[in-house]
Amino acid sequence: MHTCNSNFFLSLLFMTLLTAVPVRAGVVSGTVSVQKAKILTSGPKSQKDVIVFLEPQTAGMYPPPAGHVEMDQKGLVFMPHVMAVQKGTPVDFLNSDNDRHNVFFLFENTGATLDIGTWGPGETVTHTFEETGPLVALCQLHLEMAAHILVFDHPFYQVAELNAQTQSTGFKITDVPAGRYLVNVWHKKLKKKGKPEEIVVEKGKDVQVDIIITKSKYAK
Ligand SMILES: [Cu+2]
Repeated sequence: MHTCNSNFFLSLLFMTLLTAVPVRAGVVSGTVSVQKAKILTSGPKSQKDVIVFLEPQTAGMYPPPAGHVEMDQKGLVFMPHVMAVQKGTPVDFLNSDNDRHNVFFLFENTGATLDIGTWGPGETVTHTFEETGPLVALCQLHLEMAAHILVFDHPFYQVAELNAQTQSTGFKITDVPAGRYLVNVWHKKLKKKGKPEEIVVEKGKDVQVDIIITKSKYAK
């Protein structure tokens, strides 16, 4: 009798949990494929990273998630080489080399630069971006070092890696509130073919978008 009762209460609890979590959001998923170009997918000059992102067409406030993200400098290379981060999220810039490193930013939309300092092995400097847009992170001491950072004011983005053989990748952006969005993509060398896709996300639904990236001259 006792076991029977607790089973009953467990299933009651389960039912309550199921109904207490309404599905308010949808999913945007699909593919990114390279066309009329061939990208390097290995080595320090790798172009394997793409960032798929949405541009909300209705105003919304999306507080950054708790916690920090990290970018390391190791073997004279920024890791990761491509990063997407939400405005207001602290980024820890580590130094895992035996050399001193510097970090300065070049903001691509404005041409502005910001030097956050030079520091030694094992030290970390934290910076929080308060402006959106693409920027390049560079090191004054090692001119060959560079990383690309995109700062968004929402969490609807994903960094994905193009496959060497297929020259394509899949992506899936979840927990997207119902509404209108443009779907866009960033790549170091290639551009999205055609204008950003306009989509409508509905609760509980998956919107499928297949994106082509190509050389600028084919992108129009
Ligand atoms: Cu350096």
